[in-house]
Amino acid sequence: MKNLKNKEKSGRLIIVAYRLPFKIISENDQVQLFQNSGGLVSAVLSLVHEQEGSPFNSEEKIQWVGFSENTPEELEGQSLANDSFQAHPVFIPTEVNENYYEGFCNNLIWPLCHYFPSLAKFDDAYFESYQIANKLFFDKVAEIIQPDDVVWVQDYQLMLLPDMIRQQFPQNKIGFFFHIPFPSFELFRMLPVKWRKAIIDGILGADVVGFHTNDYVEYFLKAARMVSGYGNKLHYINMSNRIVKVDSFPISIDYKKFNSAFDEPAVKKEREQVRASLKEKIIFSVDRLDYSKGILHRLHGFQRFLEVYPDWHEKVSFVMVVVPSRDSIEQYQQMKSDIDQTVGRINANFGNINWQPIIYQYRSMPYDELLGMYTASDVALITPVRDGMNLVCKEYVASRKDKKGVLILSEMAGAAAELGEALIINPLDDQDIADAIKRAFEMPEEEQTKRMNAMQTRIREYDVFAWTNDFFTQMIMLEQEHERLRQV
Ligand code: GDG
Repeated sequence: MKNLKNKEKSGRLIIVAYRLPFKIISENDQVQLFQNSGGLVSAVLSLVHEQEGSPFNSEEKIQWVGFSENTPEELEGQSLANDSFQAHPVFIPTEVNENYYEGFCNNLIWPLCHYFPSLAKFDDAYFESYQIANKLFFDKVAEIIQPDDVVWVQDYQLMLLPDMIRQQFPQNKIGFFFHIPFPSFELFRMLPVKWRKAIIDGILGADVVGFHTNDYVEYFLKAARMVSGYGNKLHYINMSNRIVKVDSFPISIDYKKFNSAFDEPAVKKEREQVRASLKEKIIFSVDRLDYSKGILHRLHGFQRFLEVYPDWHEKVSFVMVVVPSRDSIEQYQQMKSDIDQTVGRINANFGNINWQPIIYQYRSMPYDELLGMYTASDVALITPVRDGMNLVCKEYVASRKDKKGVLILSEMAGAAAELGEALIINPLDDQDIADAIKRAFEMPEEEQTKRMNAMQTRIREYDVFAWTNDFFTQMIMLEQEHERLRQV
């Protein structure tokens, strides 16, 4: 952290993300913020307020700009703060948000970036609303920004924002992080020329642009070259009056929190209950309902396992949790119905009075229950057909203080680049999944421990706190490089 220290110039940290990570409750003229316990929230809290040598003014609250569906409009402009954060809700009119968030973000950018171009919908009204919404976020930033503030913009909902800030506030440092896969140029070029250019130029308004993996970095650099003619030297793009650094920063988790959860009484209780009520081998998966998560492929792989390895019948329980998401959209309803049918078919074909192969739940799980499942399962079966990173696999590994359990992980998840000791599978290949399940069940404990140890060391050393430090270290180093160039 030493090279982050820069006391004389320390300003505030402004995070801009689509959603505010707070529940805002207003009662009897009192407004209260309840913050979510997500990784990004704890990481920035620790960076600004708990670490010695923080690059930010630790006496100042972290400023968070984001959309809040549930914030009453009469609170607009009021100070919404707790001890550590100051929230700045952005109000987006419903019609704009439909075309912006449901439309441009979820009907176009999401499928394109997850290699489902056939699901991508193109509509001029989507892009118009995308511009309008990015401008609404900009207006909020413009209201609060001070000269030494550093702005950190998050994700694909806000790709135009870095350049909007750069144009108006050229002296402020801006970071941008992209949480989903940046696609190969052949997919990116499916966007109309004007939109592609706006996106590349918008993102390049930042000083440091981060992705999860080197592949995404390479794809972005190629897009920047093809679309706007920006070449790069070792991931530095020279923009005539400034330099942009594009690099990979694989997001991580709060390792200690997940590792120590193993011994929490509530988690232990859940674990014991799960082990007592299920068969001798337990497979677990949990994800949001989304076509990128490969839920149907996972079921086909499991079905193949039951077909080709009948010795395992009645000895395995597959607990599959699907968290409701976007289920007002027709495509998602169809997917949900396909999943329901496939689970029903597998259970009907293979199950009997003593055994239900798949225990399927369509709901969100409370934290203790989730950790109970992680720590009770012999196998975590994680099979996205495309995933920016995938945090569930890192949480599973971190939670295994007993160093038991096997991670089966899709090669299409960003996390596969870091977790080579998992059993890496192709999620489209049923036989590959089936064989990996058998191999996991037969893996000696010694080998499980060896693999877990290697993966745990990596996640422990590069946890979510290291991730934020790494990002801001790059920002400071870039500033020093600018300084050096100015003096040459
Ligand atoms: C995007 C990218 C990238 C899930 N179900 C429950 C629950 N969860 C928690 C998990 C985990 C998180 O939600 C899911 O994280 P992922 O990374 O798997 O997925 P996305 O939401 O798609 O996130 C992804 C991520 O951004 C970060 O950059 O890794 O690739 O798509 O933390 O634990 N938590 C609880 N109950 C549930 O039922 N308590």
